[in-house]
Amino acid sequence: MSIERTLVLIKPDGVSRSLTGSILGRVEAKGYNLVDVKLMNATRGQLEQHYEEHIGKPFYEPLVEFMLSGPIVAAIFEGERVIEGFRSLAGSTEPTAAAPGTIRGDLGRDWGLKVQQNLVHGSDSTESSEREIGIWFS
Ligand code: DAT
Ligand code: MG
Repeated sequence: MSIERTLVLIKPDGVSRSLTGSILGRVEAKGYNLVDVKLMNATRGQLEQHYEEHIGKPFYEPLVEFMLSGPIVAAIFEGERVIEGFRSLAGSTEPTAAAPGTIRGDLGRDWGLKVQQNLVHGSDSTESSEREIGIWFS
């Protein structure tokens, strides 16, 4: 058994809709431990590193602009298989299609063409989580 860490971001829509406590509470209620958390404003440089796999895609610039549009919350959660567990809790990328019971499915919806307004980010692998924790908690 191995204890993992994952990087969770509550995006500007989650913070501005006052869902920070509900979202963190869902992750804690599943049993994961909060290791660190902070409210902050992302920089363009941090977002370029964080979303480097999406550079050049049509949604990249709007995604970065959205992430710069207001404060975000960065958090580290820890537990066995927390990377997979948080992704499952978050639900699929498009909030309209995300399953009920998930963060995106219960709390998100489509707002125009803005798929990026899907409340949360969670690391997708151990390599990503190490890299992303370094970007937001260095
Ligand atoms: P996820 O956040 O579920 O890991 P991802 O890594 O593929 O999804 O994409 C990162 C973010 O980019 C995602 O949360 C929202 C945005 N995004 C992805 N695909 C998109 C698309 N087709 N149109 C607009 N935004 C998109
Ligand atoms: Mg992703």
